[in-house]
Amino acid sequence: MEKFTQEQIEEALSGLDGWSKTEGRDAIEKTFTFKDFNAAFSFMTRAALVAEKMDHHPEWFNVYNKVDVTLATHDAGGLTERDMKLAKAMDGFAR
Ligand code: H2B
Repeated sequence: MEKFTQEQIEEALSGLDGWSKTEGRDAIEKTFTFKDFNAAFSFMTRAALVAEKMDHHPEWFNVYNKVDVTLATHDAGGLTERDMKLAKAMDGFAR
């Protein structure tokens, strides 16, 4: 899996909703906010199943109704199409 160039990262971000480049690292991040813990954890469950199927796993941190997500492709040492695919799937689950 090819690691994105800076230009590709910019372009990919413009096609995503609410994701931003992580400071000092080739990764993207977004904070998802839900009604309550139940909604947040439902989102995490759906995301986890897709992540496992993709063999592409998020870095995330949950407190009650918030989930901070960071995506990067560790094997490639940067961002790849896989991160974009998982980001889009997560956006779909958060709707
Ligand atoms: N998840 C993410 N985000 N990046 C990876 O490079 C990655 C992964 N690699 N999940 C997978 C697992 C790899 O380590 C296993 C062995 O397939």
